[in-house]
Amino acid sequence: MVTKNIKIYGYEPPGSFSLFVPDLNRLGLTILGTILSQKGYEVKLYCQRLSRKTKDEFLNADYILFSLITCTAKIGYQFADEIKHLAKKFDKKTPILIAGGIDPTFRPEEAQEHFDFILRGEAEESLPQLIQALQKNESVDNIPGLSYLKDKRAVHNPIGKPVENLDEIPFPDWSLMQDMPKHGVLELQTSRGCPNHCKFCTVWKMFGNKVRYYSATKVFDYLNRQFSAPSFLYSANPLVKIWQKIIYNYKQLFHKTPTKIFFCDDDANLSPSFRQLLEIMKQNGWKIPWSTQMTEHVFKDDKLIDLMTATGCEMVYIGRESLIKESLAEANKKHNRLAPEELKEGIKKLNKKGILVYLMFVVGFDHDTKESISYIAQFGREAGLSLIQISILTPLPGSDDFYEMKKNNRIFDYDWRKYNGLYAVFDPKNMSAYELQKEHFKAVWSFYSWRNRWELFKVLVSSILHYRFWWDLTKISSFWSLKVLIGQFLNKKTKIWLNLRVIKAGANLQDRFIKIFARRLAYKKIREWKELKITKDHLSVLKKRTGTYLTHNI
Ligand code: B12
Ligand code: SF4
Repeated sequence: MVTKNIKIYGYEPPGSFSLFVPDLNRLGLTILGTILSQKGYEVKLYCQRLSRKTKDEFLNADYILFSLITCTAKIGYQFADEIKHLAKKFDKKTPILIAGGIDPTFRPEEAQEHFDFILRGEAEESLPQLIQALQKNESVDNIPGLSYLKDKRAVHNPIGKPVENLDEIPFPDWSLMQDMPKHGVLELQTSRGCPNHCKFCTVWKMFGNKVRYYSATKVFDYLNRQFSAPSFLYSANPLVKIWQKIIYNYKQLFHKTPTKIFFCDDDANLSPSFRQLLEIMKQNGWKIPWSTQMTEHVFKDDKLIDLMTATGCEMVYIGRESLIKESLAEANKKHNRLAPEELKEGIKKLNKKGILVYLMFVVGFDHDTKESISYIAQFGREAGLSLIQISILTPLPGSDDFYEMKKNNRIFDYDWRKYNGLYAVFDPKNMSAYELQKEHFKAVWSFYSWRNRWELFKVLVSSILHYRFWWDLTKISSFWSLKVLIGQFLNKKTKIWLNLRVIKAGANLQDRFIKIFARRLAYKKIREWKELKITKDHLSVLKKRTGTYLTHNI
């Protein structure tokens, strides 16, 4: 089939607003774009707020792909409607609009009002099939996971089997992303799916309980390509080449090219392929800052901790959710149940190895009280955490919580923009929604505020006085000079090794000040969030609901 000159544009709307979220993407749209581009289609992807000019450019596309989660769905709908409007206005052919991702998967009906086709579930196989069928004017009746209108009637085809062996799926080609934020983080996955059944979560509903893997060698091969110096960029003139290398190293140091890895796995420590990858990294002398999500099992897994330290792990994200046993049981969270004191021990153990722990909590469970919410911030401080995420329990469409709360009439706000963990959208049990909102805010504020300036001052002074600060600084300058001076005489493996040393020393230096950076950022964001119109409107609605406690038993 001829695929040349068929233009496919993709859009993943940026986050609605989040206190804790870095500017990262999900992998899906870029993977799908990579598959389509390998098939010969002309692919361009976007993920930021779009300028007028770029929006107009989308009118040149034959197909537009929208990748949506719940809190970004509305931005996707608005843009799709705008495209239709613009096409009419300029008398152009409207591109075919296709949406997918976790939100349209569980709420295709609403999405159907804005897009021509919805593809539910994983779409590595179904999307190319759909585009091919449309190109050839063939029937789409058998495309797995397709939701569409047939004779004005909504049809929802059953979702197909997801790709079993992830090695068949390419890694994302980020160069397709036209407006990629310069955060220097390379994202990839070694596994998909989760064996657990947490009630607030949609991951196991979307990707299944059976975990699937990429093989470790394939992942390592990809990393090798990403972190080698891009020699093809360099001029043949040796003087120009040296200058170009200085610029490249500068960019690398300041995150203009990948300097860290984020593994988007849901429980990386449970993935044998991930462990194998770390072993391969270690054998090859790889030490690069990386982070991922893990379960609390990591605290007891000394072998894994050694591998993590050897390969440069800088942070693990752990979905602890609650410090109350009853709330964990209510959420069907069967793991991550260490007693608070044991948890503190575990955190200390990783901190000693230079690994930070980012604990993620959820508030608003039926067993939560005002005291239990404020205890989270206190616990965070006692455990010496630099970062903490506290989200308000949100009934995400597709999760067990969503169906249960909906059935029990507990959800009072279906403004999907607010489904980002920052707004109380349901009636909690032991307090009003307004109180939950307030207690959440208080907890976040008390953890991140500058109240403890003295403590931060101490962090700053002790960081600078610490010998490691000067040691890392020396390491950066010596490795860097080595790279610049003799870089071109080294083989590829040694070049990568030197690159990684510079990156790691730079990251260590940055980590010394992370407490200060993180607090400054969170403080700024919390203030911004308070000033948003959506927040002000939400608070005034909640105030009127004061006293609306959950009265019925569940
Ligand atoms: C990495 C990640 C992040 C990153 C970046 C996310 C981002 N830019 O949105 C960070 C840490 C920043 C983050 C933040 C948040 N996240 Co998050 N995150 C993830 C995580 C762990 C991995 C995402 C990923 O790459 N998945 C793997 C790829 C392959 O899957 P995918 O992108 O969904 O793509 C597949 C399909 O969806 C489909 N598809 C996707 N796009 C398209 C487009 C078309 C046209 C088609 C046909 C198909 C299709 O095909 C793809 C390939 O099979 C997921 C959990 C998970 N396992 O997915 C949660 C997840 C996406 N996050 C979630 C949430 C709630 C959040 C936050 C609100 C959390 C918070 N309290 O702050 C914020 C919101 C961010 C925002 N955009 O506003 C939820 C979303 C649920 C929902 N219904 O909305 C998830 C599913 C986790 C969960 N607990 O349920 N997150
Ligand atoms: S919250 Fe984490 S452990 Fe629980 S089902 Fe979701 S991905 Fe799995």
